[in-house]
Amino acid sequence: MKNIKGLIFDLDGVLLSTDHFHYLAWKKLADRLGIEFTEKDNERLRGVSRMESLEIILSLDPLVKLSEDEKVAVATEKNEHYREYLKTMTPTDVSDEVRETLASLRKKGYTLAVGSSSKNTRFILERTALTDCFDAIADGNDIKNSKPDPEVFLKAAEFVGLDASVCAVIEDAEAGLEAANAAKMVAIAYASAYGSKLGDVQLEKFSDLDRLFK
Ligand code: B16
Ligand code: MG
Repeated sequence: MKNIKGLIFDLDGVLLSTDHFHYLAWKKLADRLGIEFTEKDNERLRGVSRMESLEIILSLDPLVKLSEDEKVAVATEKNEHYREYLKTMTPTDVSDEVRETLASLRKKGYTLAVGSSSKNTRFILERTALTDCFDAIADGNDIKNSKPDPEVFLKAAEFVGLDASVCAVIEDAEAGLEAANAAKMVAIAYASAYGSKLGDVQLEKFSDLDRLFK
């Protein structure tokens, strides 16, 4: 870990629990379409883009067939549900543990960035007063290929002017760990991804980052 200069954080499921809002919003849509969709199914959507998530949900019920235009319309519908949940967020939705750890890492001289597949990243960071905790933000609006493609993490490294070899990624998704591996960055498995074979390091508690990075 000694050579690491930059830490790239996934958003949903790492900095915040917006992953549950994703589930509730997809569930509303799936119910309307008559597709059975469980929290276990939702695990497959972690880190995956909005349109790819929709394809996974549609694959659960081959009887539901949508045209390309209908797919765009229902993905927009899901995003509207999701944004309604996001509007309820405030700075208190970020734990003290996360805020204190980020502040401490920054004080020690680490460069901090966000690397998220979400196109709602900036809205979420603003609502929760997290924007200023980071040196750069790379999100779903900056990329063509979503995780497991490494693009979003490579963008984040580029935005802060660091080589991939000195960056570590903190992720809660298998797709995100795969992306970190493909970017040749240190992959830190946290929360839902804790214990994953794709992780170079297992992170039990967010605050353990402070011990990992001296
Ligand atoms: P949006 P992350 C990802 O964010 C979520 O994990 C994933 O479930 C979601 O489909 C994706 O963002 C796109 O989100 O619909 O808001 O653009 O985990 O990469 O921070
Ligand atoms: Mg995530």
